[in-house]
Amino acid sequence: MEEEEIQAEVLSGSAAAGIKEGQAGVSASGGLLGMRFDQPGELPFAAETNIARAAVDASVGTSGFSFGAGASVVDAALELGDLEPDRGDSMDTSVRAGLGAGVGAAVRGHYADQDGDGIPETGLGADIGPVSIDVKSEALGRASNAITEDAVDVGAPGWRRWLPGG
Ligand SMILES: [Ca+2]
Ligand SMILES: [Ca+2]
Repeated sequence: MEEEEIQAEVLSGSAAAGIKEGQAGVSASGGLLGMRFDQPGELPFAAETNIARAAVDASVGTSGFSFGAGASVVDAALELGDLEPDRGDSMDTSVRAGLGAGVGAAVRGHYADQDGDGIPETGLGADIGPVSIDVKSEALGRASNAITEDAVDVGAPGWRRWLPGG
């Protein structure tokens, strides 16, 4: 995404059950009005707001998990950081924080390699009453990849002894 973008949805609704893209579960959501603004560039951010929204979700699969239910009269959220992971050196960290007038509780786990650089973006999110927060980053994936590579490096001399000329 290169240009700023505004999306708006009026009277939206969706419901799904089954297995799709490695995720199994059920979900349903509906809203009177939803808007989202995306600003790419040096300091990318996204802002979204919803009026009269309700959602229920239970899913688990290869890209994480999500369990929760909630309804709000009005809510708004701001997302900052590397909203679209890329193959550069950055940790691709993003934070989303929201506030709403409503009820609900949810927990989410993210696991994906959206940019395909071999480093998974992992994260956690939760909705607790009026507050919603999500954090996503390649930091954990980079750490675990480094540990795995170190283990291979440490193990390698041992293996090489058994090879011809080792
Ligand atoms: Ca990346
Ligand atoms: Ca990645």
